[in-house]
Amino acid sequence: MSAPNAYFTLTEPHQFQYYQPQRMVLGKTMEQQLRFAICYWHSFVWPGLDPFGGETFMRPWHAAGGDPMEQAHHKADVAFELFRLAGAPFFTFHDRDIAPEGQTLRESNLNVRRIGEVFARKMADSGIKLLWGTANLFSNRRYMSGAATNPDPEVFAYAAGQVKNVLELTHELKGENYVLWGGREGYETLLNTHVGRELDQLGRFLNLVVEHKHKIGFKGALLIEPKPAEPTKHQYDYDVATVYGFLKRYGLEKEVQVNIEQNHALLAGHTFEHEIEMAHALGIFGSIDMNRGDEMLGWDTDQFPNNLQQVALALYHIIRGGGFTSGGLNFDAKLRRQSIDPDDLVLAHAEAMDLCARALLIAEKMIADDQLSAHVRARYQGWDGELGREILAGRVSLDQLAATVEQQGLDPQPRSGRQERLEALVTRYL
Ligand code: XLS
Ligand code: NI
Ligand code: NI
Repeated sequence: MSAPNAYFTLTEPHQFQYYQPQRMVLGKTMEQQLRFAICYWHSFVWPGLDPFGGETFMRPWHAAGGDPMEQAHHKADVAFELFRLAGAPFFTFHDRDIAPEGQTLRESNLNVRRIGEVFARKMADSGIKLLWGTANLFSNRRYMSGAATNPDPEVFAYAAGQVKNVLELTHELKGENYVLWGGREGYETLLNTHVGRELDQLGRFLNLVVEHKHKIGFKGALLIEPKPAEPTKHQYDYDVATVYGFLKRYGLEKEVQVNIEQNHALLAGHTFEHEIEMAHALGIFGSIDMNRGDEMLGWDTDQFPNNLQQVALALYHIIRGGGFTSGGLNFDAKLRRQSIDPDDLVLAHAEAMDLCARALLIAEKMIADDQLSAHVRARYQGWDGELGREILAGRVSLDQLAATVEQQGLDPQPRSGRQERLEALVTRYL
């Protein structure tokens, strides 16, 4: 096993241009506003394959013939070295990212726990914290027809056994959230699918997770991560609004929030800000996965963010909605497969953090200047007047409204939405 430092040529934490963790921005430090996390899977598990080609990264912990647990230890050493070099305060993982699958559920869960012990020591030494844990309920062949939504209840039970283990580990590691992403919770064809049953199964599964969370005293948030498709053609957790409807139907809208991913929002035909704002409006905003898609490609390319205006607008909406509590900004982002220098891992994350810090300073200007929100306030002002208040309080009927228009001779005049002026204003903050 090589020394952790040997993997990267960089040895000192990155020097940022904009990210100053202790700098105050809008009442909190930058570190508290942004709560950066690095994910385990894209950086340490994905070997660089695409549908036409294999491994490009040749990570030493993937070498054929190695002892899988030893490789998992090596991977953990390098992972914590990346977190230190990039200066990220949090990380995130799936059970299958961190430890090899065994012959039985029990063996697999024990492997995960053994690496969990390694994490506990490394976290204590480094001060790096866990933003969230999650279970991989999509890679293994047993999940090809879904986990909770599988036609076979034994698969449901297996998935439950995995989630119990990772939820408990997340709790022990003082993780701040637990995420459920349902990549296989959906269907390919209605010809073999009973949608009503599958929704009820998923509702039951989530209720079991909520019960267990309370039973073990986990205080973090449970988060569903919406995505419309990929790998499954129709995914039940399509977008924020769909997830809210699902939570409401199964009585969970007070128990579960959302982890919103930029690239998933795009795949659902929304902007990132739309999903963030919708979650705030519905009272279920939790956390974000920060990445970007490619305008030419219609799938989850999970690229590191580089669009300053888009990131600034996302942060503007997050902070206007109250900012993060238990949530944070997780880089669910991966290198392109030609970026094969180990140092690319450090620099991709560090540059993305710097971009987000710069975007935060822009969001600060937008908020301090107040012109954007002043326009929105003015636009809805009528609703604070007598007519608006009476309508919303439910004190007037359709009859009364019709009579009001006639008696008072109301003839409302349209006003400009000023979209171009507002768009120009946004670019001026950059
Ligand atoms: C996949 C998802 C996944 C979740 C965690 O598209 O983004 O990576 O974040 O399971
Ligand atoms: Ni994704
Ligand atoms: Ni994600």
